[in-house]
Amino acid sequence: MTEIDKLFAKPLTQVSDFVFDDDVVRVFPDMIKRSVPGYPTIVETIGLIAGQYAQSDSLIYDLGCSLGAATQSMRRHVRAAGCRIIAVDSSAPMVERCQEYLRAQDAMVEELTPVDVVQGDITQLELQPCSVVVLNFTLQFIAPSQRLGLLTAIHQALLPGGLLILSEKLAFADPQTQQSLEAMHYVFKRANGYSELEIAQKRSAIEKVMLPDTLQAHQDRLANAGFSHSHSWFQSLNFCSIMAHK
Ligand code: GEK
Repeated sequence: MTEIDKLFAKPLTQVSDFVFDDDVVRVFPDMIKRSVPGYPTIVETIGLIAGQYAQSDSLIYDLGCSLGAATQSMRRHVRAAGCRIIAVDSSAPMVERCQEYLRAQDAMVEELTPVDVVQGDITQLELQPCSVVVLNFTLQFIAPSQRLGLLTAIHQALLPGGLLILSEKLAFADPQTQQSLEAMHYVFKRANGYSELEIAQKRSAIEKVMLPDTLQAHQDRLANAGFSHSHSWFQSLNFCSIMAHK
């Protein structure tokens, strides 16, 4: 059962850096839906996009899979024969709960694309040839110095015609845009029932571990990693998703 996120509801004497531990895993589906504008649409559409780009007998990676929302969506839409999804997360409690959720999905629907859930650091992974890679709100948690290396490894592993789907919280170079969309994100969270205290404490927990880039910085880095073309396909407030083509 998924619980309501109340992790930051009480005043904390000291707010520690955010980690994906047992407490977060318990409330994660509620937390991400109430915090990321457009998340359900992004997850559903990732399935559709993967369905279009998955090549027969190829691997699909879901990197930083958390509870496997994008993986579950891809399993619903990928029809190419012989595909296999590798879902990877560094958090042991996430991986454990993700496996439970996937078993529940298997019990309800027959003949879904098989999945291996792996606990590991995606910056250390030996990626095998693949047709689709998903980084759904994961790159922002990777140290900025490691981001280009990871994207380069993904580009190298992708087969011709392969696709990376990259969703991220955005920063904006123009201070007015930054201020305007940040304010609206705050309004979004208030409308979803988070108090001012919860929003403030979550912000100080996450500000050193989640470091957003501008859309331009993402596109420049994707080009440096070798991607021939990238474009955004979704934006809601300061959250966006990008398709990057091999
Ligand atoms: C979704 N994609 O619901 N290696 C592996 N996993 C990592 C690493 C790393 N180096 N660093 C962080 N993570 C999901 C949502 S959440 C986004 C992704 C959010 C994992 C971390 O453990 C967490 O599960 C995930 O990346 C980020 O479609 O919480 O805003």
